[in-house]
Order: sequence, then C-alpha cells, then structure tokens
Amino acid sequence: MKPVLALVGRPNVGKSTLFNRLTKSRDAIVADFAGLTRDRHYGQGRQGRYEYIVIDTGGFEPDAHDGIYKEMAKQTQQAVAEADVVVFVVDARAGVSAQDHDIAKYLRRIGKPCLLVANKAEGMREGVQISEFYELGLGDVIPVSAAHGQGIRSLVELALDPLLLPEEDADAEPDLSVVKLAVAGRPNVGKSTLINTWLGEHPRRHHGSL
Ligand SMILES: Nc1nc2c(ncn2[C@@H]2O[C@H](COP(=O)(O)OP(=O)(O)OP(=O)(O)O)[C@@H](O)[C@H]2O)c(=O)[nH]1
Ligand SMILES: [Mg+2]
Repeated sequence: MKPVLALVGRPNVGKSTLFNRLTKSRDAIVADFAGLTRDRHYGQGRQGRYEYIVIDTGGFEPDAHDGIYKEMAKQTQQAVAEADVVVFVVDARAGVSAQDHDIAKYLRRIGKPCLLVANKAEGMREGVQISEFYELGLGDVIPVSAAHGQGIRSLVELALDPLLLPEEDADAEPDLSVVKLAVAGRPNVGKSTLINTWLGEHPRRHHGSL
C-alpha cells in the first residue's frame, strides 16, 4: 500500500498547486481566488524512491456549521482520516491567520503525523519570515514554493521517511551526539534562570543577552 498524504489548509494557500507539483500533473485547478477546490481529489506521485498518493482538499474551516463550508470541512476530515501524514499548508507571505490556528488546533486534537509547510516561500529569508508559524505548536516549519518547485523533495522525505519500515534502519546506530540548544529572548525575561535550572546550577550570569 502506498502511503497517503493529505494536503490541508485554509483557502488560497496553494494546496492545489502543491498537489500538481507532487503528482507532476496539472490535474488540480489553480486560481487566484479562495474556495476553488471544494471536494477531495486523489492523485499518485513519485519523488526518487518515494511513491505515494496525494489528496487535495478545499479550504478548511474546522468549525464550519452550515452550508458549503460544512460540507467542505467533512471532505477534509475524510481526507485526514485516510491520510498517513497530513501536510498542513500555510501561506508564508500572508503569515499566521486565525483560521490557521483553528486548523492547527483540530490537527493537534486528531494527533495524526503532521508536517507544517509554509508555501510561497520563494525568495524569502527563511528564519525570519516563517518563524512565526512555530506558534501553531506543530513543530518545524518547512519552507517550500509549490509554484517554483522549491523544497518539494525534502517535504516528501520529511513526510515519508518516518513511515519507512524499521528494517531499513536496522543497521543505524542510535545518535547519541550532544544536542546544542540556544536560548534567545529579550533582556531580563529569565533566560539565564532557565539555563541554570536545566543545568541544576546556582544563579550566575551566562553569556550575553540577545
Ligand atoms: N508566489 C507564489 N504563489 C503561489 C505558490 N503556490 C501557489 N501560488 C498561487 O496561490 C494562488 C492559490 O493557489 P491554489 O493552488 O489554487 O490554492 P488552494 O489552496 O488550492 O486554494 P483553494 O482551492 O481555493 O483552497 C494561485 O494564484 C497560485 O498561483 C507559490 O509557491 N508561490
Ligand atoms: Mg485548491
């Protein structure tokens, strides 16, 4: 069975463009207005050794109560249920929106493996503009440009690597190397106290404030 990726996000973030990129097709219709995709749409894709099924969905409002938006939400929930990995697409240019927060809350509750992808990130200085998406509480943010085909390979790897059978990793030694952490924040917010607590040390100043 091929793994299934469901593309989920609010309207107009580029889900259908990403679908076309992942399936190397033009099967999904793309347009510069919200609400174009309204049902779910399946395609097959391949990147290197990875083969997968992708589901494109319409703009998602998890709390929609009536009308077309409720029907669209049901379609998306069905796609999420079928997915091995949910690819949550946000718009790197527009920044975090209230609707992104609603979707993040829904996805955290569902608890499926989820990859947070910031689309339209071409030509952006990664760390700066996409860092606000960390507030969605879904871990790392993967910058991509569906329109320009950037970051697609690593998206597929990050989504599907964890699903590979354990045998394939059997020879790998556990990585016991030291994890390096940096603590950053405004002056006087308690960075040093936090570090001292981690280290179990008495209060003393650590390196300079940022
Ligand atoms: N700059 C830029 N624009 C993009 C990118 N990907 C998609 N777009 C544009 O964003 C708009 C919306 O793209 P769609 O793929 O239709 O978005 P969608 O999320 O499927 O939209 P709905 O189906 O309405 O929910 C289109 O004008 C695309 O050309 C990208 O990587 N960079
Ligand atoms: Mg679409």
